[in-house]
Amino acid sequence: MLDGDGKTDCAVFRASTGEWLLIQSTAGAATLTLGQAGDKPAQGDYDGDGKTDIAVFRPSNATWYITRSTLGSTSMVYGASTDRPVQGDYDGDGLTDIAVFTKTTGTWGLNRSTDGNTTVTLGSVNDIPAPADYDGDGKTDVAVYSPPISAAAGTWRISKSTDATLYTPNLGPKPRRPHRLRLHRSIKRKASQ
Ligand SMILES: [Ca+2]
Ligand SMILES: [Ca+2]
Ligand SMILES: [Ca+2]
Repeated sequence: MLDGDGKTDCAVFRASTGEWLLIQSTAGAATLTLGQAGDKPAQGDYDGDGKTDIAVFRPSNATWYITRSTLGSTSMVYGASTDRPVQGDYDGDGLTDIAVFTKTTGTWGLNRSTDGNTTVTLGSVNDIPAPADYDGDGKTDVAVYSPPISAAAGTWRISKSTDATLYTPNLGPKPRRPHRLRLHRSIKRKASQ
């Protein structure tokens, strides 16, 4: 919601030039420039005005560059060059918090806007960080997805902010055949009945 009208807007970050191509539901198309080659997009609502702010994490100097919609531009060093940005509202105050995931140690560094700095350990080197508010309490939950290895299914691990318990939803075994083939056989069975 770049324009804050409650509707999600389309946005593309072109890493080679640092250009943000936006299509806003109220204001139409626009191009903004923030970032340079190698930067990682890290948008969020850092000033809590309901409008998404464009932002990047620059690995080369571990610096966050944020263009806030109300409070203007700011930058902050947080994390390390090999970290991934995992910003979210971890303390639930309406302001996006700067955060990084260090995959080699599974460590999450959370620079929370109200509750201060903290670290959480969840995940390992092959995991994909997937923060979101899974338990619906308004606070982003630390979560990782482990991609499937051989015949095993991929697994999710979600640390719920409501009670700090670990939620590991079972999504079932990895299918041996593509779903498309299974659907095709089922349709053929019905057709022959
Ligand atoms: Ca904002
Ligand atoms: Ca926050
Ligand atoms: Ca939550």
